[in-house]
Amino acid sequence: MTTNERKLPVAILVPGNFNDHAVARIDRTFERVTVARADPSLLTDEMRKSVRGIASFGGISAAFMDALPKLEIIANFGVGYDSVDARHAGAHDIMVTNTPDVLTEEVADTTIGLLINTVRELYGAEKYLRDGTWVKQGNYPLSRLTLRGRKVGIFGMGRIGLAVAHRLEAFGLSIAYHNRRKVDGLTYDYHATLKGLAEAVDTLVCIAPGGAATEKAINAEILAALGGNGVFVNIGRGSTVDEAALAAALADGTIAAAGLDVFADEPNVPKALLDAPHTSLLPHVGSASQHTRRAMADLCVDNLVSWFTERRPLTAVPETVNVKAKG
Ligand code: NAP
Ligand code: 8YV
Repeated sequence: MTTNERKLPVAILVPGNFNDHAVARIDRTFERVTVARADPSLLTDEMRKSVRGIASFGGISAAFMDALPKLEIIANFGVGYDSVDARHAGAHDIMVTNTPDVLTEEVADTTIGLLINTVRELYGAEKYLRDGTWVKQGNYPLSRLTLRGRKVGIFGMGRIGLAVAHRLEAFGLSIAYHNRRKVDGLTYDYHATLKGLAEAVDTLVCIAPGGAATEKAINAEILAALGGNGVFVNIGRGSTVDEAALAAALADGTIAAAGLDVFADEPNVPKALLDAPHTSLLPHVGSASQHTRRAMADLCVDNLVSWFTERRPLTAVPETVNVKAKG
């Protein structure tokens, strides 16, 4: 809670279910109004006249913004804001904020857990014990894969990518990366193309943002470049993967295994991926501890409080850094 927390006569719209701690803070500080989802057809005339802020898990379209003429700020709950049309917001003097940094270490921890689970089959091994198979058939088969000697490529060497790299360095693994721009002062091998990175490594970890620029970037060509000993881990966004190509690559041995925390159409996971061999699947839990979700909730609401008291955001997204509060 910030020292500025006091009741303000400002209507904040919260579409759908939202984090309990964030809701409690919004209720103490603002006038909360709700709709089932961020659909312009669900807005009442009163909402259209009064809403000045949105707190949301995402999914805010240009049409929804246009239906709220008093809208000043969208506080996105999450660092990834690919489902908010931030370019439209920036062009219409609407601030968009996200929740960077407070989740970085948690998501990096989850990435390492997912990678190890994928390579060393810990879920399968535990199931083997619980099913009673250990007693009936003896030891669990040796894992086909190992982390030892792996060359890891990070697609998206930003805040979380770097935290993952630091952990993997401690595991004695070699690291390379691909971003659009080389990171100043970073000594890991840089590859100017994703294909170049995939050719150089046997383990590809995607922690790049979703959106048009990365749509289906992980496709059949990239998976073929990763190769038969290849492991793919996705903790970024499902939209970044051609999921049909990934399922096919797992089924025919083009790559060896995959660990996925994110999917293109959550919570729906394509049957081809559910059926694919050597796959570890998680229901988007990268940041999902009570500790970290509370920190994200606080930063989400702190952005609203700062905007409506100090008239400035705490963590604006790049597309809206130049948006200024009026009055
Ligand atoms: P960040 O610090 O902004 O890092 C993103 C990195 O991706 C940057 O280094 C950026 O470098 C690179 N990048 C962006 N667009 C690219 C492109 N088109 N091609 C190649 N590289 C590109 O963000 P972060 O805090 O690390 O978060 C990264 C993403 O993780 C989020 O956007 C979100 O989608 C995902 N995430 C998932 C979970 C989960 O629960 N699974 C939790 C948190 C975050 P350049 O700008 O130089 O290209
Ligand atoms: C959350 C995330 O699961 O921050 C992100 O980009 O993907 C996750 O931390 C999500 O934002 C909650 O809606």
